[in-house]
Amino acid sequence: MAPPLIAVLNGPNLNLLGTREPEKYGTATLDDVEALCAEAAEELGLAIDFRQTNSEGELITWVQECRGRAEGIVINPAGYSHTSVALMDALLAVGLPVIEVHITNIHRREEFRHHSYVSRAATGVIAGLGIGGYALALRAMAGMLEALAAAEDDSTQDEDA
Ligand code: CA2
Repeated sequence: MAPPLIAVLNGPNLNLLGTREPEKYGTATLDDVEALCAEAAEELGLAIDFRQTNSEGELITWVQECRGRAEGIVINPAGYSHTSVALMDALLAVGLPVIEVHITNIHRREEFRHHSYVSRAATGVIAGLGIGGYALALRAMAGMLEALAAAEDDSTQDEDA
C-alpha cells in the first residue's frame, strides 16, 4: 500500500529562511527544512508534498486540492496565520487533520502575532521549537493517522459482529 501523503505547506517569506534574520529564524534554509521533513517522513512511513508560496490564493487552492489526495496537512502559514480568515475557512472545509507549525514562539513576540486564525482550524499547534517543529508535527500526524485507522478498524469489526 502507498504511504499516506501529508501536505507540508509554507506561507509567505519562508523562502527567505537562512538568508536573513538568523537570530530569529536560524540559519537553515527552506531546502534544509524540506530535507528534514523528507527524512522524518521516511522514518515514519509517510510521503510528503512540500511546498512554499507567497500567495494567499495559491495557499488556499493547495489546501482545497488536499481533499481526496492527502491524509493530513502540516502548515506554517507564516504572516497569513494572523490575517487570513479565508485560509482558516479552507482548512476547516477540507476536513483533514491539520498541524500548525511556527518556527518561533509567536506568543513571545509582538502582540499582533499572538492570535492565529489558523489555530481555530488546527488539530494541534507547535511553536518555538525551531525547524525541528516540522519533524515533531509529522511524528504527531503519523500517530493521529494510526489512531484514526485503529478506530475505523474497530467500527468495521463492530458492524460485522
Ligand atoms: O515563526 C514562524 O514560523 C512564523 O510563522 C514566521 C512568519 C511570521 O510572520 C509568523 O508570525 C511566525 C514569518 C516568515 C518569514 O520568514 C523569514 C525568514 C527569514 C527572513 C525573513 C523572513
